[in-house]
Amino acid sequence: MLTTPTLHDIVEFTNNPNLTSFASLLCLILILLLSNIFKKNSSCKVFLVDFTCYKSPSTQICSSEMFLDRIRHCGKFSEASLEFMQAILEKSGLGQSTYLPESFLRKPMNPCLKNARREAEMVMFGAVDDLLAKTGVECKDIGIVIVNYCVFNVVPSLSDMIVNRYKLGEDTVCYNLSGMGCSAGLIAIGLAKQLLQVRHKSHALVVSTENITQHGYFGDDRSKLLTNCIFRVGGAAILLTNRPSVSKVPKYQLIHTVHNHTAASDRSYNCIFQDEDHQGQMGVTITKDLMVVACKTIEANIITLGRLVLPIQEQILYVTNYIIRCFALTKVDPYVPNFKNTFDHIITHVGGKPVLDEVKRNLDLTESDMEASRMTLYRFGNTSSSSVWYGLAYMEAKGRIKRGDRVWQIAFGSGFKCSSVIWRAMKTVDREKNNPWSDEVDEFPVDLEILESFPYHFEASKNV
Ligand SMILES: *[C@@H]1O[C@H](CO)[C@@H](O)[C@H](O)[C@H]1NC(C)=O
Ligand SMILES: *[C@@H]1O[C@H](CO)[C@@H](O)[C@H](O)[C@H]1NC(C)=O
Ligand SMILES: CC(=O)N[C@H]1CO[C@H](CO)[C@@H](O)[C@@H]1O
Ligand SMILES: CC(=O)N[C@H]1CO[C@H](CO)[C@@H](O)[C@@H]1O
Repeated sequence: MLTTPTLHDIVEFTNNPNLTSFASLLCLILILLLSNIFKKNSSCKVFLVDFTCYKSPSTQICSSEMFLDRIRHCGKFSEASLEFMQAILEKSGLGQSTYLPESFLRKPMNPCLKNARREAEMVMFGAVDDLLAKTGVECKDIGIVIVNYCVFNVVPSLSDMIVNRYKLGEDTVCYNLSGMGCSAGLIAIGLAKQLLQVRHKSHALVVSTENITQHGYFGDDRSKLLTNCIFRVGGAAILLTNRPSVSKVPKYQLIHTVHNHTAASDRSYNCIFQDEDHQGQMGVTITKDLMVVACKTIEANIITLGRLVLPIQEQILYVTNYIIRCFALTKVDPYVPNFKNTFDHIITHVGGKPVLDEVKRNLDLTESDMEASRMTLYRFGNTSSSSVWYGLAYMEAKGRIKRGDRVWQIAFGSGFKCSSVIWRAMKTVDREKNNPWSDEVDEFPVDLEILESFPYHFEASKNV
């Protein structure tokens, strides 16, 4: 039995000093060719029928000015904290029409459980209603429900809320993924894929959302104030199936899912952490380790992905560069594989502006590759795990998705985790009515004047 060699094996193999570089290179090419042939075993196919992103009513639009006015009004922040948040907002890459929860906009603010639940209902049911109307799939055909959200926890769970509202059958398998960070949306896609491979003729409904009603941090610790500023309301519903209807071609075929996490390392585990500050106020701290562990995890993910998708020439270039770097006496730059020829569209989780800048640099992307993600951040803010769906919706609304296009969605978040999902478009997508961008897409891309970046991490304040 011939097993597919891992990159690690190849590297070990080529590191052997007894082999001449030339012989090793020849063997390597042979191994890569063989592994590519053996890799192409097909299992049950999974399709994305359609997806929708929730667009809040325009009454929930919140400009920076309004945001600052509200937080000033609630009287819980010191003048220094207010100034700090104002500075962050100016450089955040967020536009003037992102959405905040109703309860936040009301005077006085009232982030109670009832409001949190209401917010979740509005977003989730809004997206799912649209999706059912758009696809024409009946509730009885849905066999799997997966809901993911980061810090929001209610009993009964949000997936139970969906089962109850749509009166789904008793044999519906339902999961709620919580506390898994911004990459959870794509992890949910991976889970749905595995379930669909064992449960034949079924539809899976995936809902990615986040409640921010009680997400706000009301203390003066700078290391926790950042998330207040860029986090916004959003949610997406996605319908997957292994039984595409004959009459309606699904939008995408799922090609690969790759998930990596590095939570075994303490630095990784602690880099985004929810805890209480010295006054007992709950909030999320981002530590200075974030960028280092993020790069490490994303790299692991991309190497695995590269083995699956890159054409053989790129793989050979990558490995040759690796060998040269091992033998070279002077420092040689690592070869960044060219993913742009492999994918037509790259959509990254928006996080914040520093994250996008870092991703762009590491993958050697152009500003136009980043357009969907930057515009999503500008228009909708950091909507956590659903942001990659707003990005894809942007591409569709722009009419850029053509039949056969390959789309790469990549998300990362606390843990630290990184997930990639690869889709192939089954049809050319025309402009649709229920796309959150439809009625305003011609105004994009907006010119984001070169904003200077802000640091990601702030030392916890001690003087308050
Ligand atoms: C990343 O995840 C894949 C499976 O999805 C695994 O095979 C690979 O070893 C992981 N890479 C690292 C560096 O952990
Ligand atoms: C985006 O929002 C999520 C909410 O779960 C948060 O954990 C994450 O830190 C935010 N991203 C940035 C860059 O702050
Ligand atoms: C992040 C966060 O604070 N989420 C809140 C969402 O709402 C539930 C209850 O409604 C709270 O328990 C969570 O803390
Ligand atoms: C089916 C399932 O996994 N339900 C869980 C969802 O999450 C809540 C907590 O938020 C748990 O109490 C449920 O058991």
